[in-house]
Amino acid sequence: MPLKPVPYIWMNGRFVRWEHARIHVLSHVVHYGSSWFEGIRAYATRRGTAIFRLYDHLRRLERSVRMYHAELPYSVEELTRVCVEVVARNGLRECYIRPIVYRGYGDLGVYPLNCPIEVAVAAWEWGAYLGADAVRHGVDVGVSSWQRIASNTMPAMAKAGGNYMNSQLVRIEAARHGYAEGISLDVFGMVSEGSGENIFLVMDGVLYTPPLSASILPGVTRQTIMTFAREEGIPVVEADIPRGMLYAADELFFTGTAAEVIPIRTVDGIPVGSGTPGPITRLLQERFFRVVREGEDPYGWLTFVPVDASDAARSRKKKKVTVESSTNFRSR
Ligand code: PPE
Repeated sequence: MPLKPVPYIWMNGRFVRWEHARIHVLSHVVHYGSSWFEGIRAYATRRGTAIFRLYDHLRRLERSVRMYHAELPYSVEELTRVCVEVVARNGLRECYIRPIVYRGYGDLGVYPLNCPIEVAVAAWEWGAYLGADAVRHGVDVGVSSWQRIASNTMPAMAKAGGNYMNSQLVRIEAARHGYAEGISLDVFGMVSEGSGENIFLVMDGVLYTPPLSASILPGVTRQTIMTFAREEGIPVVEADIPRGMLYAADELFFTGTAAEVIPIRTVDGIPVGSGTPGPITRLLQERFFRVVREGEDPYGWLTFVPVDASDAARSRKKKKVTVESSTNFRSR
């Protein structure tokens, strides 16, 4: 999906024009994949534009950075305001928000701690991640020949740029085989996750998902779905899932910010259950969409954003933007 530019990207404490949000080719991140990021969605709910689980995403970002002996130069509270402002300033009613933290320009070589830590937050409109029909009809997937990174090679729990070299191989292989996505097994042969999604399966009314020890990213959507399932009285089990269970399952689905909640129709050519999305998948999808479409918010997961579509146009004319909160939290 080609990027659709919007007027502004926030970079190291200030808003810059989209086309000016550049880094030097000798930045550490370019050479060694030293970055950490988040993917967050803002939805045009019936109650207005709202960012879904912003706090949980930013907390995960903070933890990802920590795992690599680095420190986020802005607090979660500051970045919360930045994300809100990025959406508002660009007049985006519905979008994907990408905070990215990276080791910048200054020193080169594997030892990273002398490089500056830089932060940017961008947002753009991002449609269906796994195809337009995926939410309703499901996707065809295959088990990848690439295993998920082991937890003792690099922390799979961190949403780090470098981890996605592994994800890219999984995704390329899947595409070559005509699949929408690939499922990785961990180094012990147990089911791990998709290249950019967590995975769930239903067997005899029980909802199963791999545990953190299976090298998964602790997904915010995963946690959301587990919350809904418990509330619906569906038993939730986090346990090692042998590959065979993928083929025996009654229902199978992916969760992720970009993908949302996507039924899996076939695995390695074997239909999942009846071959059409099952009732528990449907129920959990519906619960998810009730929050992000209807704006139902029993858990305080929505951060509402005052978006005026004319803001973006006004910003272009360099007039004042009507968002509470300051722009420059820190000048560096
Ligand atoms: N596992 C991986 C490896 C992963 O990348 C994601 C999100 C998830 C699980 C689900 O996590 P969560 O979004 O918190 O529910 N993948 C992001 C990046 C996608 C991309 O192509 O870039 C996303 O969905 O935003």
